[in-house]
Amino acid sequence: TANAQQKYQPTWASIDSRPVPAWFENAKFGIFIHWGVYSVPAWAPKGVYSEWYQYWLQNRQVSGNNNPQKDMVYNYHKNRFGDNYSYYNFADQFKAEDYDPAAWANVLQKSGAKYVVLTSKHHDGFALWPSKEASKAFGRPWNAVDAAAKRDLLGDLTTAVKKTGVKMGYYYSLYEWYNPVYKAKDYNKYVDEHMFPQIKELVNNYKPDMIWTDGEWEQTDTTWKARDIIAWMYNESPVKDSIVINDRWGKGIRQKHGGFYTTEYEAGASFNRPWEECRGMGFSFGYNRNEDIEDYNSAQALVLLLVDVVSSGGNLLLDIGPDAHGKIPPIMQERLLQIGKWLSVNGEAIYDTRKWKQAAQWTSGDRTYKQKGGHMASGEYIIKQTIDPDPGFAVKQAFFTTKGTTLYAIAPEMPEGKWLLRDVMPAANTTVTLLGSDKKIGWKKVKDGIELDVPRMTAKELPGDYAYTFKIT
Ligand code: FUL
Repeated sequence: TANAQQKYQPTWASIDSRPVPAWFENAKFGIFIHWGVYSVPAWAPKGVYSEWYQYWLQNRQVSGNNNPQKDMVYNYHKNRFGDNYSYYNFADQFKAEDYDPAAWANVLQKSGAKYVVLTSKHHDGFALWPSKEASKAFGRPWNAVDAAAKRDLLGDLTTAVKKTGVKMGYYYSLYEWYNPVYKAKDYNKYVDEHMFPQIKELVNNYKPDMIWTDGEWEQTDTTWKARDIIAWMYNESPVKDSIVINDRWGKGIRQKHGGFYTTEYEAGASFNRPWEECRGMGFSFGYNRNEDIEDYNSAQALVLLLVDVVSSGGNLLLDIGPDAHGKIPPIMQERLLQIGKWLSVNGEAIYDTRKWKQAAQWTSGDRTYKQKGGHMASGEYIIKQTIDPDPGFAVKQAFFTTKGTTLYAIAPEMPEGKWLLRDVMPAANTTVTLLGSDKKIGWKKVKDGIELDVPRMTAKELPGDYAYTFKIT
């Protein structure tokens, strides 16, 4: 009935009252994919997002603005492609000729991720699905079917990923840097004739599990008509009961309204609402061929990042940047498989868990995981891939997650001998096991908590790499 359709009003109070569908908070781990025309030059200075290539380039080409760091993109471009070579020409080389969506889906599933979020359209406006609006707006073939790839890249990945049981979502930038209607500040027309129809088309045709908007900061939620769009998704769309959305719906809305909250390279986050930290395996989201091996996080760093975020109640959306040929760079494939292998042993301490009364047990010791502002997500620890002896820093010795009456204590290094977990109060019938191992773990109740007795293990006896999970139940 018409009434039932109007379950949610286009107000934040009403929208915020809809619970984030449970699968999201249980999933814990997703893979972000930034792929588009920017994957052709695939270049940025270290510490800069490569998917912003057009912006840094045109910023200089058009406005003459020179920001020394961002200027490096312009200089690189000039040397490699020539001063007058337009970003739009890159669409001719975005061919994805080696694209094998089933192979992608396979490695994505093996990573242990429960959902994938693909850039349907980034700030450059190029659409990975056959969006007529995109080509019309830019007056050139500006979607993956009209342009050189000649293929519905988004649709084909969606089919392949859904077959594996992994959920599929789309990143969608509300903002487009150089859309002529947007540039002319005709926001009504832009939203009514371009943006909202594109979102409707994505949702109606591909029935995603998630819409992950971005670029919201440029306008208010009123200008974007964000509440109307969300109300449409929640009341009328074919995925009205299952769709998950984020919080990037207008200036000042992030971490306040919408679906789950998002953080991006944000240390120490924790909310009383489902939330998700996104970041790259290196720094850039789009593939950046300028990043070297030392710029990539080690498998251990990534596993600990996941554990760290989950222990604070969040999800990790870890980004990969495929190349313009349609290949996921092998370093990224390797990291995905390494994380997946760890999750195959330790996943029960991750999936479906909730944060415990405290996220971690801190100590100070001589082998430290450097902390900057709380999360391991930032700082040298991740970048350098090393465990530096540095007594000056506090460290997280154990990360906690919980499920029912079970507590999981995840240790970045295998403790040996007596190990006190403070504030953990065992019962007479408590059992302690080590996931992936049949070694007996002794325990006794002490004044401050539980003291585990961990037998010395040879390298061969360790249950895998990176971090070890004690299950206290
Ligand atoms: C940001 C964007 O500007 C970045 O390019 C990237 O897509 C990131 C996930 O969101 O706000």
